[in-house]
Amino acid sequence: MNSQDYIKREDKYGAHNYHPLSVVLERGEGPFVWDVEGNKYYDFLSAYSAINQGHCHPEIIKALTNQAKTLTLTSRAFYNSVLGEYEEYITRYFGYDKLLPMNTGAEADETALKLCRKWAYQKKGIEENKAKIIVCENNFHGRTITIVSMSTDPEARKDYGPYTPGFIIIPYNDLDALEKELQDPNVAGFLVEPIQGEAGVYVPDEGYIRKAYELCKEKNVLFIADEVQTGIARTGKLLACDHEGVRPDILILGKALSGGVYPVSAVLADDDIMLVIKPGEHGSTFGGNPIAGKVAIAALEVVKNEKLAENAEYLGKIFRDEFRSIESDMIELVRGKGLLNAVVIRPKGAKTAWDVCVAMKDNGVIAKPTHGHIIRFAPPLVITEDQLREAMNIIKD
Ligand code: IF1
Repeated sequence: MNSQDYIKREDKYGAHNYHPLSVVLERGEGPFVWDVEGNKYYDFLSAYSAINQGHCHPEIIKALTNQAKTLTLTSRAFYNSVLGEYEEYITRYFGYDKLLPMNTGAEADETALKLCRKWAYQKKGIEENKAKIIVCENNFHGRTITIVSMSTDPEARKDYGPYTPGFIIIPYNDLDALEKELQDPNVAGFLVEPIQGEAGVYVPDEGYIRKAYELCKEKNVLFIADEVQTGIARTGKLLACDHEGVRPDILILGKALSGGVYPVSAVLADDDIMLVIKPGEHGSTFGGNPIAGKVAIAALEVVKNEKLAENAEYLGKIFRDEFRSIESDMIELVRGKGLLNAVVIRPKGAKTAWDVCVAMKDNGVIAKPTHGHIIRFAPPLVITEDQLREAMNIIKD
């Protein structure tokens, strides 16, 4: 079978909820992936920043396979020998009292919304069913009906109504808008991405996250950071909030929390927030399973031991400088932090960002456009400077 055969088979038997680039990947190692014809590529998407530790990192795979041979799932009806170890490890690692373990990013965002609302009724004293949560335009927090109820992207929400009420939408990177909405005593939380990934790697002004946090604290409103995409060293710090010294009241993690090896997400908070959820009030069949625990510990060890945040910080600067030096009227601007970057493409005749991605693929770099004219560049954080420069030369060509 060749790539077209694989593509035709998926088209026939699979739902059409994606339109992938025409490349069929078969193997991955570090920053590289190979397709079914044996062509080698630099992976500049990293599964939307889930593969920060590189494809099939041996330490994480070892943790996965060892636990998979021992005990995969007990459900939370019983204790298991791994969950407590993982809870202690991750709460110390990020500096919170407690972990609520889930599987996907969307589940972690939903968990954070439930925690925020329950805290509002039981601790802040907001009247039942009156709690409101502020979110930003062009947000992306997942694909459930409640999450798309907060979305401003017609593609993400059209024909999925009726929508969940209780959300206030404000412009991103706009402190006046936030301050205005915070006057409402029924506001319980502010859910925000420190950098908006899907929107096209929108980096807010210096100080936005810090000031937004302070405005929330003045009004006893929970500051909830969705670091599913920006966390785990991607932006050059362990968390994007670390760039501004902000400690979110509720921290949401996913994707690279497992190095892309297994669905693992997490909600971290201190006792006064986390303990409003009592036994039986929230849960998940796979949440906190032994494989997830061992894999997440191994993935976080790699981040620390291989200094991935420092590497992302250092190489990100090189990426943006190099890209800005490219003479091309198709490059409108380059923006990002660490190794989460995006290039805004100015169409040239009929050529668009998609054509650029196809041309890059034909030359050994795979990336994908978001919202038509923006290309996200997010290689695994294990990429070396030489490899980055080689990939940059391919992109320039
Ligand atoms: C798709 C991009 C989209 C996320 C943030 C929560 C989630 C995500 C900040 C939900 C997931 C993924 C989903 C995937 C494409 C990708 C993505 F932003 F990364 F590019 F869609 F916007 N918070 N982002 O970025 O996590 O439930 O997927 O584990 O849905 O096409 P999930």
